Amino acid sequence: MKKKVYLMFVVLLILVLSACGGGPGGPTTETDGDSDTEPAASDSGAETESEEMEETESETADTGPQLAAELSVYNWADYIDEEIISAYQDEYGVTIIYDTYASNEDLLAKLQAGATGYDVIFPSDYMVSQMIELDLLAEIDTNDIPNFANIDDAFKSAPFDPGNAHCVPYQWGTTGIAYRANNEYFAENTPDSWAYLFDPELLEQYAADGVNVLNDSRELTAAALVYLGYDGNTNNPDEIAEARDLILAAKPYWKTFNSEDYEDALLVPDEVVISHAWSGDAAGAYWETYDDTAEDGNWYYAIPQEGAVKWLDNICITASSEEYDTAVHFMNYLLDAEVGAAITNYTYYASPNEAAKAFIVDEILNDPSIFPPAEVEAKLYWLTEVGDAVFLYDEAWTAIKGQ
Ligand code: N2P
Repeated sequence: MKKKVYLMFVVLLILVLSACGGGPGGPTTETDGDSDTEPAASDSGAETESEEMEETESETADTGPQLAAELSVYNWADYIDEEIISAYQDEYGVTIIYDTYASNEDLLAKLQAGATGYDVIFPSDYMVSQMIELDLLAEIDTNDIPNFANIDDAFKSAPFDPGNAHCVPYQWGTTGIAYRANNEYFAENTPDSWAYLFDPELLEQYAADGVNVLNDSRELTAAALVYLGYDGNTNNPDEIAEARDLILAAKPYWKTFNSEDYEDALLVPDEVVISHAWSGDAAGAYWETYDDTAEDGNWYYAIPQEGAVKWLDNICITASSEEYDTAVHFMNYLLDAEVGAAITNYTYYASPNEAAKAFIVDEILNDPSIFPPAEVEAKLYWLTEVGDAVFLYDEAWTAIKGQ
């Protein structure tokens, strides 16, 4: 059911883009004023919109920035419908070299190892701060990204990047526990505590059916820390060591550390019964297993009572990029209302793009596991940069993955 609605949106998007010969924002955003800076009107018909965009395109076609032949984009695994990438390439003749990573730490390691090929990257909140300090991000001018006006003010100028001097928001979500609804044990016991991933006494009851945790150092350590009653961003060496030991004691019960393709490879095919999970992947598994007759999916999502991470991923340009004009052009495209909605309709993550909401399917907009209600929001916290304690987290992670 979900898939059909979603496909309709992709088809509509492709039709609109190919009909108007210029994507929203157009390649001319630097010089054009009014029409580009307005967030897309949510109530205008497709026809009117295409006409408007056509005009914009022809009026300013000669004055836009020269786009590069290639742009190298490095994103989280499974974080965009690749049709959107293809649509951009077809529309603007820019070849996108697309590659993916599993975690912020993998992205950082790649850049620190001297990789200079990447232009556009998608770090989370705390990693943006780390990267700014390490001079790994280029400064941007949001005036070069007219669709930045589409972003909800609540997501602008976050503490990790005041004034959006480096990045613009992409998607946001939470980190909780996905569990199989038709499992006898979970039908009786909602896994609303991190104990369900860390307490051997509980794990013994279902570990044989498969447990997955995210292959993500800060996420997994933060879950262990808050379960132990500590701050998920602690820089106290003893607390980090205690979290490491808790994880090492639970590790024999876990089947996999997977944050890249666990939705499709583990959740949907029932290879596990419970998983540390990001909200969109859990919602994706719900809709992938949705049964029209039962009017239900087989994967539910719980936010542990001890607290859970809320995160905001961002689109940024690497300091080493030589393609600023093309990079901001691509960022502007991703921030278009309809493109933003197509991203969320594919990933099931919440969108910080207010104008996109008019095009996001109702199942997603009304899903409290994606857009959490106030009582859930109250349990959420952000990961923040931990200063030199980052080395303690790295050491703990090496011990966790090494044993
Ligand atoms: C989706 C990646 C989610 C990013 N596969 C979590 N910050």
